Amino acid sequence: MKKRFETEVIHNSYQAEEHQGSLVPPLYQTSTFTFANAEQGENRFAGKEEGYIYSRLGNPTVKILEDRMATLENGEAALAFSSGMAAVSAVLMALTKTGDHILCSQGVYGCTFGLMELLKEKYGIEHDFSQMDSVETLGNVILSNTACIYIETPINPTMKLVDLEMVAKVAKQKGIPVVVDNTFCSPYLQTPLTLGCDVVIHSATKYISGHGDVIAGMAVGKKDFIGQVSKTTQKDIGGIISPFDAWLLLRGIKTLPVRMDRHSENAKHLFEYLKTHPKVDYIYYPGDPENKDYAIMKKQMKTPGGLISFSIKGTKETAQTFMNQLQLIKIAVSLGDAESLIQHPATMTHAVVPEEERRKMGIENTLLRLSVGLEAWEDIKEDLDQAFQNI
Ligand code: LCS
Repeated sequence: MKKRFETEVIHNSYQAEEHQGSLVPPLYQTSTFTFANAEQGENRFAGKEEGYIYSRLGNPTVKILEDRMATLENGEAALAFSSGMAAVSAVLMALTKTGDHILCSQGVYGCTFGLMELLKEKYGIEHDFSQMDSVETLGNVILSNTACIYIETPINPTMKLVDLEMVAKVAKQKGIPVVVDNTFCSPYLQTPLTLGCDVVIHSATKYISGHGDVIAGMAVGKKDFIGQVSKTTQKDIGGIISPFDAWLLLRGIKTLPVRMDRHSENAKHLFEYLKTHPKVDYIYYPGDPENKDYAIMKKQMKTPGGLISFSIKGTKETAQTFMNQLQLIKIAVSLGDAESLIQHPATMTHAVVPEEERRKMGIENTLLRLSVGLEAWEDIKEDLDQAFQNI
């Protein structure tokens, strides 16, 4: 029987009795698996006999992670990848072909934007960005060749939200699969599959790992679809995770709920501090009751999460000077780590997006994105405070 989330992150899909009583899942650090005889090898390749063959096709440590993530996201099956981008590209390539169209949320991570451009230029797969803020809007932007809807919510780095239940309902009527990048929430804060969406993607590099020492990705969905990705765009393009990275993720994921609660709690305090700061122009934070997406946050997220984007009054140089004054908060891309990290989207994560597109997405040159870490929030606040005093 399925247990509560906090229990499943620790115990799901692992039986110590099957592994010499080892409390922690063993690391199967092996590239290949030996067959007892030639016939066994033939039968495994032919799918007539269950069993491992070669770690690009499956690995026991990786399988524990995949099964656990499938349960946490309320999906039937999952696959682990070498990066979030490997997961995004494998899923999109499995769902589309030349002549198709992808409908995207009004903003995506910079490299996902880059992938959309590549798919257009090399393979003739078009895309559009849309607000997706009502059934009417969706009715106008879904085209006859729309093969999938691709959503980030919260959107990196503007923290805009998309009502997943609403989009899933419209998409279902038209038979279009909805893919959701759930990186900013993790399954602890939001489970898109339970809201009617079809595939969930993660940059597991972020909150799933939580410790800033792994680059990895995940895709979760129906057994048939995940099986198809496993046999095609994962197997043949080859963006598989290493067993050691899967093992590190199994270690990190155990504390996911504890970490997410702390990230969210810290972020709430820092939002309160930033919202009245005279040198802050505006803030993008889904927990802001004045944010237009606040009702969506209440509806589909457990808490507003650990990310805050804010615009500094002044210019790009003011924002950069502010970053350079910080001492505790590190200047780095990535997010979801124990360490608080700050980055400048216009010149970092979203530098590949042309300025005009960035403006449409809401990424001004004065915008900073803070990934609130697990330190004492008072210390993070004091660091922000001294940096503000020096600009
Ligand atoms: N999806 C989202 C929403 C992301 O934020 C990222 C990476 C990816 C996918 C790709 O995952 P990766 O291949 O890096 O594991 N986002 C980054 C960011 O905001 N700063 O550095 C990387």
